Formats: sequence, C-alpha cells, structure tokens
Amino acid sequence: MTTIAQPLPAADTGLTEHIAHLQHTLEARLDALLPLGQERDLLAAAMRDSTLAPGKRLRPLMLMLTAEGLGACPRAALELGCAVEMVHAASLVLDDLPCMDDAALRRGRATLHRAFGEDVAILAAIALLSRAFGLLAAIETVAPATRSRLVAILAEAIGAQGLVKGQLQDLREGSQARSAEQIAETNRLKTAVLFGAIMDMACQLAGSPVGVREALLNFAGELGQAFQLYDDLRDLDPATGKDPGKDAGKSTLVAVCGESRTREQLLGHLNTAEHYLEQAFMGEQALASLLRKVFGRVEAGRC
Ligand code: GRG
Repeated sequence: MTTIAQPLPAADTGLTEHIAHLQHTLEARLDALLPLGQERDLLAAAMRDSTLAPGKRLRPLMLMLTAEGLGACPRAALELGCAVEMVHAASLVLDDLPCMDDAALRRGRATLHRAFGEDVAILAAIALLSRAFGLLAAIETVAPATRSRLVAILAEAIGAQGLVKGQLQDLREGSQARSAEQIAETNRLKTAVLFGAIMDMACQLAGSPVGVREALLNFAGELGQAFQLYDDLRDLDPATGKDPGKDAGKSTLVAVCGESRTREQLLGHLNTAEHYLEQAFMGEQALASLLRKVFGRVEAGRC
C-alpha cells in the first residue's frame, strides 16, 4: 500500500521543519543569485518575479534532500537546486506564452508576459537558463569532471530529447486524438526527464553506486508520470494558481480515460515510485515526507 499518497503523520513535524528550513535557505540563495538591477531594469525584475514567485520548490527540494540522503555536499546541492529552479521557472515562462499555452495566471499572479510584455518574458527565460548553466559551471567545491557531467545532464534534460521535445509534442499533438502510451511518452519528456536529471545530479555529486542511481532514475520516471497526472487532474482547481480549465479540448489522460482511471494510474505510479525510493535508501527518509506534502490528498480522492 502506498504511503506517499497519504498525508504526513503528525509525528513527522521534525521533517516538516527540516524541509521548511531547506526551502528558506534555497529561497534566500536564489534571491542572492538573481540580478538585483536598478529600478528600470526590466530584465532583472522579470527574472526575479518569475523565479521568486511562490512555487512549491519541489525540484530543488528533491535535489537537496536526495543529496542529503546520499551524503553529498549540501552547499553544492544548494547551488544545483538553484540552477534547477531557474530552469523550471524559465520553462513555466515559455509554457505560458501566447504561442504556447497562452496563460494569464501562474503561481497566483499575472503570467510574466502579461506583466512585462512578451519580449521581456522571452529574454528573461533565456537569461535564467544562461544564469543556471553559469552557476553549475562555477561550483568550485565540485571537481571539474563532475561539474562538466552536471552541465551535460541538465542540458540533455532541457533539449531535443527532453523538455523542448515534450513541449513540442504537447503543442502539436495535444489537440489531436492520442493513445495512453503517446500521452505517457509526452509526459515523460516534458515532466519526468527533469526529475531524472535531478536524481542523476544528486548521484553524481555523491558518487553513488550504480544500483542506487538506477533505482533513483526509475523512481524519477514514475514520479514524473504521477506528477503530470496530478497536474492534469487539478486542471479545474483554483488553488493551483493557474487559469482553471486550460486543458479543455486537450487529449490528456483525464480526457481519454476519465478521472477515476487517471487517479488509479497516478496511485500506481506513486506506489512504484515509493518502491524504488525504498530500494535506493532502504528505509524512511525525508524525501518521502516531501512527496506526502505534495501528493497527500490523492488517496482520499481529493485531487
Ligand atoms: C528551455 C527550459 C526550457 C523549456 C522549453 C516550455 C517548455 C520547453 C517546456 C515546458 C514544460 C512544462 C511546463 C511542463 C509541465 C511541468 C509541470 C507540471 C509544471 C508545474 O510544476 P509545479 O507544479 O509548479 O511544480 P510550481 O509553480 O509549484 O513550481
């Protein structure tokens, strides 16, 4: 029986506090890494606005908690987490553009192009990507060969075999009839691949054994599928801070198979993800608590 899909037990307050502390550290570091800019520096303001807006910080927290569980350097993990959150923020800015999802709301605020204009939004996304790679390349506490590997992992996850390809598939095929397998492949590219890169980066940093890395990559694949289905199931939920009903007319799994089968599949992916997580870490650890915070309502059918 899955536990990630159940709420965090009250006894886990220590872990909750630990996660809140990591999130605070991460947000302070992001704040310090982003350009301050002068009053009229639209680019700096847009980079800060999109990245520091209130998000779940799931990806960097996953990275930091996994690195911690594997015994990797926490300072380096913090820098990697910041780079990943900048990439994620850039992907959301691009995803919201009129030529893509044409969204008005993100994280409970006006989307970046609505607030700053399309030109600034596109350039801010490029500047965030550039800042993220610059950051990775400059982590002095990490050996140069490992640093190069980290840069390559993140670049591969974004590019033509990752987010970019998934996004194009979603844009061009999402309005046509798709099989459950085609939907899963697009979801793998646009969502799961970045989770995989996060796990891989934590393993590279820690110098983890092959078996642990394999288990964590499998975990990421399952979690990515679960996360995208969760996102799709919440299309009408105003608590997401996004425009409700954006998936109308789109061939998501919810549209193809219905809510109940999608929720079943989501629980199946979470169950398998948890199995791989236990295989990697052999026991209860903080990452599972973080995931319960995100998915804790699924089993009760409240998503
Ligand atoms: C060049 C980085 C880059 C991307 C280009 C636009 C694009 C290709 C990809 C978009 C991929 C995308 C938006 C996938 C959806 C993933 C998803 C479910 C995002 C929502 O993540 P949350 O819920 O958001 O973690 P918060 O706001 O909490 O951080």
